[in-house]
Amino acid sequence: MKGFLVLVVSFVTLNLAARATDKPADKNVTIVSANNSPRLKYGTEKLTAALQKAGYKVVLTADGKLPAAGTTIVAGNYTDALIKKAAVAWHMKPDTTGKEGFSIKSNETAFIIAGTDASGTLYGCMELAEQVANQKTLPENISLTDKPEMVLRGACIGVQKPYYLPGRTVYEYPYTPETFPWLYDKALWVQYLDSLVANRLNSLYLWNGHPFASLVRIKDYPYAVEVDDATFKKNEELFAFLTTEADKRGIWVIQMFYNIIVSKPFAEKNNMKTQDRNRPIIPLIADYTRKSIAAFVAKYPNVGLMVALGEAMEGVGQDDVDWFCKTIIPGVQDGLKMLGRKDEPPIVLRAHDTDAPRVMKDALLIYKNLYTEAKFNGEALTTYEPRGPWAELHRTLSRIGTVQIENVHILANLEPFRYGSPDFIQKCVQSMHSIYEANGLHLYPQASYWDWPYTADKTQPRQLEIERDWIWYRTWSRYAWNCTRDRHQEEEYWAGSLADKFGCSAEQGKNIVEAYEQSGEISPKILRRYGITDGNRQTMTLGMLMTQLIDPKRFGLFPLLYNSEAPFGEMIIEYADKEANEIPHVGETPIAVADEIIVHGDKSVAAIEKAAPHVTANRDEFNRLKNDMYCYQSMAKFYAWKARAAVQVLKFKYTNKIADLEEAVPMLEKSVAFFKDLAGRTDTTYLYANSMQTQQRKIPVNGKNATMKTWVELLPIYQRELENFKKHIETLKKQGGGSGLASIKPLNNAAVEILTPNITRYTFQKGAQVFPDLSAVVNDLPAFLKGLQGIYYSQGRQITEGTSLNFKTAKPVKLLVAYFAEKNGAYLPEPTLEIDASADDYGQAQVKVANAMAIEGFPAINIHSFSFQPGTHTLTLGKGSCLLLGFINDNDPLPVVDAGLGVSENAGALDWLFEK
Ligand code: GTR
Repeated sequence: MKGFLVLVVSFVTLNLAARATDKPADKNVTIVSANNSPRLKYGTEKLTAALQKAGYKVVLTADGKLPAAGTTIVAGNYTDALIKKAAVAWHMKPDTTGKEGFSIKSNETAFIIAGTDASGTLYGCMELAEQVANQKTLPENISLTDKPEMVLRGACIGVQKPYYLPGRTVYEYPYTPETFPWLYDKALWVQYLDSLVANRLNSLYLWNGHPFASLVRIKDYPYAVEVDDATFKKNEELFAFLTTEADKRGIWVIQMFYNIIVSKPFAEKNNMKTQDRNRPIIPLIADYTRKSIAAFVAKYPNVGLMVALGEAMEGVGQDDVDWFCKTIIPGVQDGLKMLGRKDEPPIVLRAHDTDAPRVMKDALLIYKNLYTEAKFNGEALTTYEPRGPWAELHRTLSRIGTVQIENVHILANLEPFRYGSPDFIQKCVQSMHSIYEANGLHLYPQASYWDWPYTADKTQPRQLEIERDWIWYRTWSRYAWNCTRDRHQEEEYWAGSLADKFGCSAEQGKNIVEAYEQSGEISPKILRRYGITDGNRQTMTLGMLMTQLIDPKRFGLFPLLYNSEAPFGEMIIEYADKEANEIPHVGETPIAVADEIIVHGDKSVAAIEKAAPHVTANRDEFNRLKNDMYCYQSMAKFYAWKARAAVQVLKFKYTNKIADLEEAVPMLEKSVAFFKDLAGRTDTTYLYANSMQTQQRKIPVNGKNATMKTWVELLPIYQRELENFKKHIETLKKQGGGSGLASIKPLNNAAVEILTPNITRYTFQKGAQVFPDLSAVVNDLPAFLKGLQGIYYSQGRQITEGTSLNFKTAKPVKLLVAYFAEKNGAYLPEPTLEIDASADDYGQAQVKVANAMAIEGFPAINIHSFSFQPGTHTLTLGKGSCLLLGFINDNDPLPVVDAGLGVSENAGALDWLFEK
């Protein structure tokens, strides 16, 4: 059927060309609307504009009559009386199709556009308008039907910033013109919404932590509003405007929010934090949230809700079920009652940081119109062959029977370069259906999510993301509508689109497509074979340290990246191990990827250079695209040589031959040289690599306070790494070994007064018992940790209630907390930025000492540190056991090392070679 459709369309196209030249067409057209829906009005206006541009004189009416003379276009729903009348009068029966579908039929003088519903009619009008725009004339004898495959096709905008607002933390951004001038820019909204409908997208998500206090005033908590009166009014106007304009275009606006966040004035008045992952549900907050949601639903009945049951809610568990079923859904129901509505507006539940299947089970008992949403490839684009436990989760959600929406989330490995591989994206959408069994798309901006509406390009004025990344939106949307389009015809389609954009022939357009498709393989392959995480904790385009390649676990390796978001294959450490032990390799290997990305980089540059001399339109943008292809090429070579060097370095572990290390030196030198190229290419062209510029960014290095966000800033780090390596090879030659661990100075205890009653201390050393209620003792520890004053805390209490420590300090201090590195209900989970953006509020996210000690019967142990300013504090940790090793002065150096204890293999044994 689809193949047939394509044939019909091309047949019509051929005919048109003939008609355009052969005979002057009748240039008078009457468009008759069969109903007065705003969507139809929008659609007929677009059609009118296209016809006028093609030289037609157009009369637009809704008088219910079929004119006798000239060309007539009747547009409406199948069921409209006028459509039925036209069908009889003109002997043309519209074909029926599904939701949001349409049929277009014509004879010599008449056209019928009939939609299944208002959106279908709108899309029918848009389809005809596009054909007129492309062919500069009305098509002859058209007969086509079409409808979308995915039921929800949406884009999102973060009402968020690259930085935290003063006195606030992650996701807390009240809606104000000062923070978000673009939010109040109506012309920009119209441009954006027009681009969404042009792509047949039907949903728009606005993301924010706690939007309610910017949009509703609740009787019981009037003080919770966190914007001034004038802004509050502007926000009301904005939402009224946005929802009306969106609705005209068949777009449903959905407000996303995180839980449990309260407004700043609410928190201050009630003497609590705005968000706290370790806070249980308390009635006051539940009441406030329920009433906020009810007020929101009552005031903005056309805005949907999307719910993240996290990240400020305690882990995954009954709390989430309760919060969704006893606070959020009842809030929506209260709002509906206020409106006297009996229907259920849709609610989208995110699977992020919650056990969504479990929550859905209970929720469906009380509310039917639910959707689920989960991240397609985490916060990155890595593969169209997802598998493993993550794919299982998606299928489980799809099989609930509700619609599962695929979230192409923050593209942490694509920012900031241009990305638009039709081939890769088409395959991704196919896998959303075939592997995940999903039927919806929720698309993030390709780059600069946190910096909407701009891109990172250093241009004056700044580039709008929707304009620069048009191909990103168009590819995903086109395949969300229909993912089985024929590849060969797709190449023609994209070659044509790019030829139009850059004023060149379709032949040259093909070269540009080739550049996009070759470069489109590079970032996915790099991240899925060499990366630490799929999260925006890592900015891949800024490179990676050698220690991250040879000892990824030390940096909090996120296993889903390899077991689910990459084709079957090997990591660098596995590859090296197999080489040493002569075990055959399996699947995609890091060395094969190194070879492949070099070829992709070279091919993309060659293709773009072929097209370059023929470009006659949008030259500046073309040059930026061309520069991006060179950036991809340099980045690919940087990674390829570094991965090769890493494998070579790891050989030494097994051979102990210094010559093996020496062979890695020229490889690493090449890698640094390519990074220097990248720094040179981006210095004048990009403002930054990553749009989230807070301390949450950890890989390759910490990006706090908008630092370490350019390649020029990173270059010295990679140069130093190389120098260290050369220096340490010399040391090895002279001394024959030395891991540097022994040279670390012992840590000193800081004076802190513990206020929690009944707490006793112990000296941390070999043989020390670490829990008061368990006989486990320390079997091994590095010298520099010896003598710390540990804090006894009952393991039993930690498991059932969590840990809470109240203390007073006169100086800034760090508390060292040892985590058991294994997923197990008995252990406190390590801070995880992938699901908890507050996991670094005290600087605790990074592992400071990996494999820090050995305790019999326990897994590997990693030390993290929490920093505190002078004053009285209560540290609350979630449920599960951990060790409180004591306090040190905040300014005392705390090494970041892998001590290699308590694990069978010392993965970090070579890290020191690259560190000072
Ligand atoms: C976190 C990420 C945030 C946000 C969040 C989410 O891991 O750091 O930027 O994207 O996930 O999924 O809501």
